[in-house]
Amino acid sequence: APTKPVLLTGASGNLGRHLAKTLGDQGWRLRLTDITPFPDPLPSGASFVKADINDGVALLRQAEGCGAILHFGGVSVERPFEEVLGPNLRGLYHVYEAARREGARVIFASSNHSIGFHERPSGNAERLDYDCAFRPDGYYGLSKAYGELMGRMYWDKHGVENVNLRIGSCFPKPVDRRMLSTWLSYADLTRLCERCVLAERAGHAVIWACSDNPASYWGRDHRERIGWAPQDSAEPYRAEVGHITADPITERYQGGGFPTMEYSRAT
Ligand code: 15L
Repeated sequence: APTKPVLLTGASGNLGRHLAKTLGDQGWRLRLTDITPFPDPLPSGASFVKADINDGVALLRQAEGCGAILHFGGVSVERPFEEVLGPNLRGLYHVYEAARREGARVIFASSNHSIGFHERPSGNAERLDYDCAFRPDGYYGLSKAYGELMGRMYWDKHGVENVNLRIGSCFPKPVDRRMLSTWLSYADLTRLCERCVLAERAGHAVIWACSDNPASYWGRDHRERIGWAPQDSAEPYRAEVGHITADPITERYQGGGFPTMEYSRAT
């Protein structure tokens, strides 16, 4: 386990709850926080504080003495700009200011939606690398691109280390054809977060957070730097979900249903 406590924002969300349980079971000293109450039994060694990440002072207090912040809080789906602004932009700033004061590393739950308007590749040769252009597929994806750039800036200016996880689709199992490419198993997520916190050195890192899917859209990233490799694969689900597809716009872009929302381009 890490020598210092780890702060987990968004602890009451789907991924937060899973991380709280699995990292808590391994004896990590976790400080959990969320705007909604923590719905599960508190893991031993964990504490929970109900707070809004719009509240910078509360966040500074929670981060005191922490060596890392797993930032899984904020809006997690496409919403109107005004709803994204507070949690995802201002909240993120508070996370980075707390990390700067503590000398803590930030692990940021970014998303494939920061690049969701890239078209799906037709062959493996065209896989996207970590340094591809941002092509956010909505205000949510835009907030994730901003978060990654904030990490870039805090590393360059203040030496605050950060790992940006471009999470694909982290669910118990894939439910459609797209997820044969984008699925991240819960077990791979836990192992990834472990490495992000425990790795000697992170700098500013960007990682495609999906399982070892043969149909992945994504290629090179900084996984070697932190010593992570996914162990699960979506491929065994092909027979079950490979035929489940949607409209042509949804199927065209990597972001799936997100690019399609409010889409009003003529061609
Ligand atoms: C995300 O960023 C969302 O948080 C999640 O609910 C899924 O929609 C996922 O992306 C995805 O693209 O499948």
